[in-house]
This record gives sequence, structure tokens and C-alpha cells, in this order.
Amino acid sequence: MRTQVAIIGSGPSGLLLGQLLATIGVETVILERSSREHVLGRVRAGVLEQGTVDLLGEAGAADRLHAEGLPHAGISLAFDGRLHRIDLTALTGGKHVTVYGQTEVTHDLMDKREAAGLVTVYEAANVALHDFDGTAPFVTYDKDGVGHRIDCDFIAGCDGYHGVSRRSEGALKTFERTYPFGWLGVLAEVPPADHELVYANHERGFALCSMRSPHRSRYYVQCPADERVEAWSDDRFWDELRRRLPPQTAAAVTTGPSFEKSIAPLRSFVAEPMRFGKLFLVGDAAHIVPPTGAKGLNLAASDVRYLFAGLREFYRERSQAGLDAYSAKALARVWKAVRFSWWMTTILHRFPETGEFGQRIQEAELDYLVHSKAASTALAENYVGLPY
Ligand code: FAS
Ligand code: PHB
Repeated sequence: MRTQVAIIGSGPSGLLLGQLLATIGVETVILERSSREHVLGRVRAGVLEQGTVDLLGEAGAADRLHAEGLPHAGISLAFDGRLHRIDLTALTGGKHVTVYGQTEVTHDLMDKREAAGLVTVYEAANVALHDFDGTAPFVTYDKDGVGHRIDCDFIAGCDGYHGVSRRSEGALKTFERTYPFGWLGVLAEVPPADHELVYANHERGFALCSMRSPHRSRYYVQCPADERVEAWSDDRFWDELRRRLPPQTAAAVTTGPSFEKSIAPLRSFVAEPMRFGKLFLVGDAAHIVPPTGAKGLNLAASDVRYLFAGLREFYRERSQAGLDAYSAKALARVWKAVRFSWWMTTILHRFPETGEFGQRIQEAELDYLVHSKAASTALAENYVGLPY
């Protein structure tokens, strides 16, 4: 088989890149290790920057997003028993974010790809990348015990943190910070506690009140990094969540049976560079952020935007300029989002080793943040998404 761009991974990065390339007639094949159902079964991000919404629109995959997505003009920070609203729209000259689950984004992109008859090979085993530092790259994989080869012009490594693409290149420099805690998250078919997101800093630990729709809530509590999800009954979760929220928010929590419960580790990770000859790393394959700043999925989208622009320039004008600029351009925005996600995580979570001085500094940071327009504006412009 031959294609123009071989895409490794059928998550948001791979699907969005494939859809955008289809709009300009560039052929792709996506190789996905898991089944379609497994990919759709993942519950992850929930907040989209406007740039991500616009890109999904350009890909022709935003109809349901526009119909069902929830525009949010603000978020609240909760500490000292009170809510402090950050008016994102007022502080950013009219911008907002949209609440719409990553599962739905993935579903919409898969439906669009399938409707166009574009090829995705699910349960592709032993995917391997070859000769991407030469002029004739190709990928190999096994499907139902049969070996296959796809010759291509370029390879897009959209295969996430545990993927094969990043590990295929030796000349990487990586940067990493792991956090001494994780997020225990639940999904429940109950109305949200607030009409906007609530990020809570409490002496028992961080908590987040989010949502997927007016009838479906997404909640998280900070937990030890080695915590087991089996140790958390629904009752224990609801009790701990409400203990970390201001009284009026806790009273507004509607409890009910969870239909998804999982623990996500928190880490900051960046691999440089994001390009090796004909191989381009995209999204979580190149970087990971703690979910506190709601940047993971949105960073994947900005990588896709830069790579799509470079590939469009190559196929239309045979120019390498955009492709040559990809890594530096993507990393400039990645590092700003890594900083913001790290900062949001440090001011909202309880760190075991922080000590009394560190605790006072965190309290002063939060007090300054909600009482200074300059500080609130800095949070708001990062949260809605910095310019591309
Ligand atoms: P993905 O990891 O989504 O997709 C990679 C795909 O490649 C997967 O389908 C995988 O099966 C496939 N793959 C892997 N290895 C392969 C191989 N060798 N061959 C072929 N295919 C292979 N972000 C937020 O903004 N908010 C959140 O709350 C949030 N929560 C998260 C919770 C968890 C547990 C995780 C892991 C991430 C979370 N994220 C969150 C970040 C997440 O949304 C990512 O940013 C987003 O999925 C990035 O998309 P992709 O780059 O496509 O990577
Ligand atoms: C979510 O709804 O899953 C979500 C929202 C905001 C975050 C992290 C996760 O910062």
C-alpha cells in the first residue's frame, strides 16, 4: 500500500490531522493499536479552546459540537470556604471556552472519516516506523497475523505518551516533572453542582467540579499517586468531594451512581525536537501536561494546526518552509501551556512536602490572584488559549 501521510494513532491528534488533510485532498492511512470501541471508551478532556473549536469546524466535524457544546464565560476558584469567579470573557475582551467531552470529539471525527471512506486500520499490531530520516519512509504492522507495509511521504506520530513514534528516535531531549498525586475522576448522570467549572483548593486536597452536559457531571479529587480505584466506593467519593467544596457548592452536589471511575497520574513532559526528517511528533506523543489547566487536548489541536499548515504548503507549493518551522513553532506554544498547567497545579493542589512557608505562599498567591485584575487577566488569557 502507498499513501501520502501515514498517521500513527486514532486519538484526537491523528483523527483531526487526517480530516484536515482530507479537506485538501491529501491521502492518509491511520494505524491504531486498539479497537474503535476502546478508543471511544476513554474519558479524558472536557474543555475546548476557541481555536480547537474553529479547527474542528475547518475539518467539517463541529456540527454536534455547535449544537451540544456548552459555552462557558467563567470559572470559579474555591478556597477559604468561598467561591471566587474569574470572568474569562470580561478579562479577555469577549473570549470563552466550550465544554464538550473529548469522547464526543473523537466520535465526531471518526464518523466524519468513516463517512468519507478514509482508511483506519484498528487493532494494528507491532507498528514500526522505517527510514523516516531518509527520502522513502514506510511503516509496517501486523493485522490478523498478516504483515503489511505502507510506503508514504511523511509519518505523523500521533500515538500518545506510550506510543512507538517517540521511541523510534534516539536524538531526543526530554524534560519531565512528576507530581506526588493523581486525579480520581468519576462520571455520573446527575446535574452539575454549578453552571461553570469550580477548581477547589482545600486542606484535604484539590477537587474539580466539571460537566459534560446539563445532565452529566464530571468530578475529580486529588488522591495519592499510588491510590487504587477499588478503594473508592461512590459514597466515599461523594463524601470526600463535598468535604473539599465551599458549603453552598457542596450542598448543590447531586449524588448518584458513577458509570466511570478512574485514576489519572499527573506529569509534565516535553520531548524535543518534534520533527525527525519525515517523522513529526504530534500531541501527547510529544508532550504531557497535568489536566489542571485543561490544555492536553487543546495542545494536540495546536500541533495539528501547525503541521497541517506545513503539509498544505508542501503539497500545494512544494515548499518545506512550514515543515522546517513546525517543531520550533509548536514547542513555543507547548512550553507556555506546560508552564500554565504547572502553575495552576502548584497553586491548587496540596503538596505533602511544601511545609508551612510553602502553604502561606500558596494562600498569598490565591489571594493576590482573585483580587488583582492583572493576575486574573493572566490566568484568563492562558485558560481561554494563547494566540497561535
Ligand atoms: P491519545 O493518547 O489520545 O491518542 C493516541 C492514540 O494512539 C491512542 O488511540 C492509542 O491507542 C494509539 N497508539 C498508541 N500506541 C500506538 C502504536 N504503537 N501503534 C498504533 N497506535 C498506537 N486533557 C485535558 O485537556 N483535560 C483532561 O481532563 C485530561 N484528562 C486526561 C486523562 C488521562 C487518563 C489521560 C491519559 C489524558 C488526559 N488528558 C486530558 C490529555 C488528553 O486529553 C490528551 O491530551 C489527548 O488525548 C491527546 O490526544 P492524542 O495526542 O491524540 O493522544
Ligand atoms: C474535564 O471536564 O474533564 C476537565 C475540565 C477541566 C480541567 C480538567 C478536566 O482542567
